[in-house]
Amino acid sequence: MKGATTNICYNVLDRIVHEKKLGDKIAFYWEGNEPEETTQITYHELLVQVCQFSNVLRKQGIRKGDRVAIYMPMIPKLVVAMLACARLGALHSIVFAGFSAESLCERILDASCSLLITADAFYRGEKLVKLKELADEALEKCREKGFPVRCCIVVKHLRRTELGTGDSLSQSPPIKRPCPDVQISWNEGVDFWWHELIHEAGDECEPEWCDAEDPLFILYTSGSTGKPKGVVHTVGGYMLYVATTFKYVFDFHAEDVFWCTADIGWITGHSYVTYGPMANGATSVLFEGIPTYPDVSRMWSIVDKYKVTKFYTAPTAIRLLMKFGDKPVTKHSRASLQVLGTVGEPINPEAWLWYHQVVGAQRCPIVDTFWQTETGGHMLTPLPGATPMKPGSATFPFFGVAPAILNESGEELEGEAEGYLVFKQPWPGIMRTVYGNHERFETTYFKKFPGYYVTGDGCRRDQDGYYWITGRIDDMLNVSGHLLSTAEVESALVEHKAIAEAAVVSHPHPVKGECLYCFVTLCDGYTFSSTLTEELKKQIREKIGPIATPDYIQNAPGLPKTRSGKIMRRVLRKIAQNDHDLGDISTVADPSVISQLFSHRCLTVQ
Ligand code: 7RM
Repeated sequence: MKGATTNICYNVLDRIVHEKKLGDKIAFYWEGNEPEETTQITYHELLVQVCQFSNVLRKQGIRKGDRVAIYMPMIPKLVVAMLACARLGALHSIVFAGFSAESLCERILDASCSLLITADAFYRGEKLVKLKELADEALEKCREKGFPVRCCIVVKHLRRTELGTGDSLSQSPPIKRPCPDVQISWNEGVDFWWHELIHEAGDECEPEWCDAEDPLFILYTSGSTGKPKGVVHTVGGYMLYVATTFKYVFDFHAEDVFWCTADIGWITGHSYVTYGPMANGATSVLFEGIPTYPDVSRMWSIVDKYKVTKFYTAPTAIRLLMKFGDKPVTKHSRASLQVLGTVGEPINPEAWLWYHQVVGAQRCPIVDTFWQTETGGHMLTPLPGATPMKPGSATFPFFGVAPAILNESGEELEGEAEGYLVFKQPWPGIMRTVYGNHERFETTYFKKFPGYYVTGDGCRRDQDGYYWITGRIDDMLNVSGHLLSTAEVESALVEHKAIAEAAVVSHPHPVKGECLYCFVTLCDGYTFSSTLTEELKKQIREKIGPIATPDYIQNAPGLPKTRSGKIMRRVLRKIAQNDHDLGDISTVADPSVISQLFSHRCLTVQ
């Protein structure tokens, strides 16, 4: 209705507490990196914390439409921070805490965020991540580029036991592992401790009433040009879409304990850790750690500990755990499990069968959910118990979703077919724009086939009408369920003084699904060595983040190019795989580079 107003924070908290009377229901069981570190938070407690923190943000000058960057570990205060932004109608821009300082800086600048929320440090498995240090580096870079961020709010997380009992997290027993004295530098007038600001804040805060089409958040996703796109979702449509898909795709019931293992820094975490479950008043698990720490049965021990009923993870995690055999799974009961889900990349039938037979003991339907940052929520998915499954197929469209498969000329293909996956009509959760660049939104998704939303994925429809995603058909690759563009990795490589040109292709990997295989042409006067490849890997980690670390870097004195100078990645992919069946290479300007590259292939993982 035109002129009607709403607020998503109100809907996932105030409404659940006051109308649904679920204030005492647990919103999140928090499980820290160490199995002994646990706490829980009810809907009512969350509402109070969110109101307090909204008041803090308001006092710092945050108003409707402002952008707030969030760079935090998987802790309840991350949920508090994002919901406080939503309460004020400010856009949160969450940057995954595995991203580098440079990536954080780029995202802060792109959306001109006026405030950053971060934490001192945290552990992921054995690894200590000094988050404040990275945040400082990012803010320093922002200052150098003429954009000083005026306020940085820091959660004392790693050293939280110093805070005494006033903090809900400190109710958990002290951390067992020795807590290093992470030296934090402090910028007076810019840095503020979360716990100090919250101290003075009132615990009531009127939400900012929003139009359904007001922006809710920005989340960056890799773009094929190399520069990440700020995907913008809006309040009304996104709220409706994640609430509905959560309810039907996971067959939600009030007594469920839901566990989505994704980090909130990705869209899966936004939609199915925070907004979707909370809109339904669900109880969820919020997990800070990783599947292999302290051992490879961690996931199943958490499932038993909280009696998880619905479990949602990525194929890469399944493939990783599969390697260790059935025992770490079967030694735990898993009797509570009812529905299993996957997301992020195509799941190979072998991993699907292991998930179904071993993890789910053949009792639990698997929902293979295909969707994107851009779609807000599930697009192709089975409904558990209702849709007959086929291992590896995301099956059929969700309610109101109209997929089509097009050929290169843009014609819709009927029946059994393979081609471009597109959607013929909009759905409530569709992104509304690329932040600050509406033209890029139009060209990326709507230009190639006018009248359709183009996913960038290839897809096959079988004789029974089932959809099978075949993978990206643009210059994107999917490493452990995370999209990267070849262009962004290439530009990180050529920024190194020794590199004249770089070409990056996707290469199959048994656990990650795909990995990066890089060809680099050196500048005159440099030699290829393991020191150089280590430097290049470090550079990529610093520019993009650890997820973009290449598995292979090969010296390429020349690259196969067309006469017009386009690098032929199709040929490079074959070289990486030592596949001599190159197809048509008549357009290669200098065929001799191909045999040269075959003879210099990387034979080992670096
Ligand atoms: C939710 C998410 C989107 C890309 C997408 C696909 C791939 C995701 C599946 C899948 C096959 C699936 N957002 N993808 N889910 N491929 N089956 N069930 O992952 O923006 O980070 O990635 O991921 O290529 O276009 S995302």
